[in-house]
Amino acid sequence: MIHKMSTAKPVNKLVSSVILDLDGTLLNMDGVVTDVLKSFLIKYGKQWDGREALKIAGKGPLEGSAAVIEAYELPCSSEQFLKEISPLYSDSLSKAKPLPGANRLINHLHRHGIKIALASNSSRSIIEKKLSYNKGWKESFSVVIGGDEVKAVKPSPDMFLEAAKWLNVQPSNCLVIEDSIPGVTAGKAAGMEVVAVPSLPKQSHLYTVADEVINSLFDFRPEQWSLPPFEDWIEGTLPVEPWHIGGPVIKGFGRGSKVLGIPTANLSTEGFSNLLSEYPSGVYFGWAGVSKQGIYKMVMSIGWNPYFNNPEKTIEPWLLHEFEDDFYGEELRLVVVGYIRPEANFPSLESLVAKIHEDGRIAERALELPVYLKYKDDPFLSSLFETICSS
Ligand code: ADP
Ligand code: RBF
Ligand code: MG
Repeated sequence: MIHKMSTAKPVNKLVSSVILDLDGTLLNMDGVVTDVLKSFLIKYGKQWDGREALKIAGKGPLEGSAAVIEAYELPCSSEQFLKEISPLYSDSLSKAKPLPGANRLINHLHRHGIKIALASNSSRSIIEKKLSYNKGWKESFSVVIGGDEVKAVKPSPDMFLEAAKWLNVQPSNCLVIEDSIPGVTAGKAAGMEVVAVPSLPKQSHLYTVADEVINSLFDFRPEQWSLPPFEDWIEGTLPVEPWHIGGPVIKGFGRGSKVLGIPTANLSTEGFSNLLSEYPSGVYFGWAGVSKQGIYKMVMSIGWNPYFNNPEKTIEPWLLHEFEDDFYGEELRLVVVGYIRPEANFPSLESLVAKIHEDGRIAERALELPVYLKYKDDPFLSSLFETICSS
């Protein structure tokens, strides 16, 4: 039994306005918060181990600080901590990049005249600063509400109710998109529809109160909320801003993928773990170049492969071509051009394998489309084969 993707789901609710969260929903704050915490904790002779990330997510600045102080037994008050960390944080905000799909979502809603509000626990001034680094964002929001502009921050519903008032819509006609549990709680408490996009991996089971949990903004389907559908999906694929990745092929986890009939090349995750963390897990496709071999169509998974429960986010391209031999150690370069689906768990190995083959067929067909075909000539790939010649 294969999980059917969202083909003909009924419309959930009549939504007329959307309220977006900022950190973790539109902006990738990973590098930012942790870099600041790292450099700060060193001052106290402590080392950031990342475990508190769970506790900071979606909290107000004051509570977030309290969680860090407690966890690392820092000899200071929340207020003191905040005062010291604020300038560091403020300076690093320019490093916060939009999450994949964020610009697309904002532009889409704005272009279709859907009113959007922004509700963030951050202070108004911090929000303004974050918005200023992202072209077109500020102008797209009808309302912006900061944590210092309401009595209580999320998980209180105050912000969302305030946003609805400004938008002049009933809370039940608002859709909240949120990454954190306090944010989801706040949205439901406000009587709104809530789509959760957990920014921490493997946490979706904690978001049971949300009306829907999606893996990334790529998987948001506006039509399920009676909003205008995205128009950029083409033959079951979503074009993405092309990106490059490459390195030697290494032996993987020895799960016998060849035995299953799907040889996949494991790329070392060393050296580009940062890049990998920027992309939502899921199935992507594009073009692959292998040194001494050629350029081929490719479909791949990025993620933890829930069926095998990998401890690490991995990248596993399947080159859609029959090779005579292995190419361990060869340089493999990928130009990723499109997205197909989120990674999923499967009730049986056969159903997983069948799904991967379906992905392969989708990629195979899509790569003939001009939007994708043109990247076969990407210099990143052709430079693998260039021989030095004198003219
Ligand atoms: P694992 O232990 O990771 O399951 P495999 O037995 O699946 O390893 O071997 C994967 C290797 O197969 C890759 O390193 C690559 O050299 C080779 N390979 C052969 N054909 C393909 C293909 N079509 N796509 C990707 N890799 C392939
Ligand atoms: N593993 C999963 O657990 N869930 C998935 O949805 C999934 N999708 C994949 C899609 C593609 C195109 C490829 C190449 C692999 C995928 N995998 C997935 C990883 C798969 O479990 C792994 O490659 C096995 O080694 C396949 O035999
Ligand atoms: Mg493998």
